[in-house]
Amino acid sequence: MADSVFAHVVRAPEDPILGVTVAYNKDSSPVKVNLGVGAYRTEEGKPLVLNVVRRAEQMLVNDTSRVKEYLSITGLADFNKLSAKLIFGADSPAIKENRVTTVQCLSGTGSLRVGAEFLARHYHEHTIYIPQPTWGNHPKIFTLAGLSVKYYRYYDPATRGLDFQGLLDDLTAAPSGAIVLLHACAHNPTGVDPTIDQWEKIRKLMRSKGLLPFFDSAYQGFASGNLDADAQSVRMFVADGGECLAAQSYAKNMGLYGERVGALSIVCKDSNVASKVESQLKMVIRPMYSNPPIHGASIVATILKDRQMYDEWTVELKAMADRIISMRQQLYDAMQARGTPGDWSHIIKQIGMFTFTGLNVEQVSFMTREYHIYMTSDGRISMAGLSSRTVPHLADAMHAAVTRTA
Ligand code: KET
Repeated sequence: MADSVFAHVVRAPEDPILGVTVAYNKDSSPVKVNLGVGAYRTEEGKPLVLNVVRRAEQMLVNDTSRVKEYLSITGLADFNKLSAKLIFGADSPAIKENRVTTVQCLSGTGSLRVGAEFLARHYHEHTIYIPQPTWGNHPKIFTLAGLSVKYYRYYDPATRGLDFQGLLDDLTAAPSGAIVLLHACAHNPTGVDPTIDQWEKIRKLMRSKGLLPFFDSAYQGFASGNLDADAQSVRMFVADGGECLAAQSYAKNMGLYGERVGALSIVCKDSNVASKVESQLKMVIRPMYSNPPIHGASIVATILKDRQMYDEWTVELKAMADRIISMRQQLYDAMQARGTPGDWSHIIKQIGMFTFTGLNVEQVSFMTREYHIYMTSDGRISMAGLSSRTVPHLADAMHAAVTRTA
């Protein structure tokens, strides 16, 4: 038999985030904890399907008038309208003026990819500035879509806060018209967001230079527990009448991870431009995956269009956000109790699903080896994967990593 025609294929490394789960699954230790991927777990360490989601699914199953026909290329129309309202606000003038086009995409990742492919084909500037650091998939998505990726300063390890001056300097130096990727809230991995005042300064600078904002909104509702508060950054940029893109994910805030449900919106100057943009988004989507899946979007639309179900969702969402916040406090208290050297107040100051611990690669690999704690090598831990039961074990591991590694 001749050698495989693929014999030359080099084994690729595991994904830096999803690969953590692969390693975790192989570990037979009873004390192992997976704090890698940003996925919500209950106090019992179990994945959570929201009650309101179960209820919506039941309604969909019971509705025998529902069929499995293809959706249109742009997805479920109700879902798109409701998603735009969710992020831009129910009374958004941009929506009323019909200058927003929204297409259903494969969760946040697919929305970013479709948006990026559209920009690579139809926007004059191909450079996108992304924060340093950012979600590890961002540079790959944008590069493969045909954009050229550059970084702007974002996080200052010394203060464990925002490098606001660095950010302003780098955006000032960017070529006019460049695209800028902004995390709408709950910045991943740092948990550091600009204040409203800082957002306003970023907005002014970007508009004065004609920089194009591309929002990644993967955590609406997860930062503060309030959907409107977490969309404020986006709404500030829409309120000034300028254009922008927004990629939404329902993975975290509705717990629909594997359903792959999200939306891309492009806010345009007028309705005529918006409808032409939409026609070109269809040209991006059709040869990529033809049209999106029906189930997840139907769940979201069912919940968003019913006042009572919407309210029920916000209560469940707030409970998830609150549990994460309480994990922050418990971990911080546990570090204090152990007298671990260093200032750990960033654990309670950071926002969203993750704590960017400041632990280095060696310390992380020590914790995995000795304590079976699984997390990304940049020192990020998913607070949503913690519980009161596992906090002491994590604090022991962090204490040992800090005091026993160089
Ligand atoms: N944007 C950001 C900032 C983000 O953290 C994620 C997922 C996504 C988009 C895409 O999520 P989607 O499931 O496509 O809607 N982040 C977590 C999961 C992952 O890496 O895929 C994470 O950082 O753990």
